Amino acid sequence: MKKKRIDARTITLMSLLIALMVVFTRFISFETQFLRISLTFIPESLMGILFGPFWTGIGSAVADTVGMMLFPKGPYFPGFTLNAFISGAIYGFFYYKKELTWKRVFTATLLVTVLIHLFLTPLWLGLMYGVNLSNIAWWIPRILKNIIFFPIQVVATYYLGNKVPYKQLLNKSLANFK
Ligand code: FOL
Repeated sequence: MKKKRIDARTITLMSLLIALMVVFTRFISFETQFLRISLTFIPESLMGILFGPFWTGIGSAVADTVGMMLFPKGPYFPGFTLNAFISGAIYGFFYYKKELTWKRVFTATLLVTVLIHLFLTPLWLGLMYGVNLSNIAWWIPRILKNIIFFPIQVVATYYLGNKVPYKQLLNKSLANFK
């Protein structure tokens, strides 16, 4: 098997997706001190499909760090960089060079939802802001957000992986360089 070379084209596409992640996280999102709702999973999943777990983990962590440096919202906390790396790696692991079936998209989304959104993020917010995590009232908006968001993310990712002719788009734009 030919090893994938990191060329200028890869770097350019990765940079574009990282920029989209920054925009989706910092600008086109709803955020309170304790809850953020964003569509960052779209460029992140696309990166997972195209570049695999390692590069998507790195790209997501870079997007978090650069995004916080350029447009800080609250104090920088490294736990969220770890979240970005893990979620990117999960999308890459499930989506790279694989057919995006309903089951596959459902499983990846469930894993990110439970591990990142319902376990690690509450842990980091608890450490950062001294939230009492045994307070059920604190969990209600987070749980509601995830129940509502889960099917939206599954359907959007399935569509992204199966209906968007990004391969043709890619080939076409690549052809322009020749
Ligand atoms: N530190 C770093 N490194 N990155 C950040 O983005 C960051 N953000 C805050 C503070 N320190 C940071 C601001 N506070 C969520 C809520 C508040 C918040 C950070 C994250 C949150 O609910 N995140 C969810 C959803 C993310 C999404 O949908 O994009 C999560 O599960 O990570």
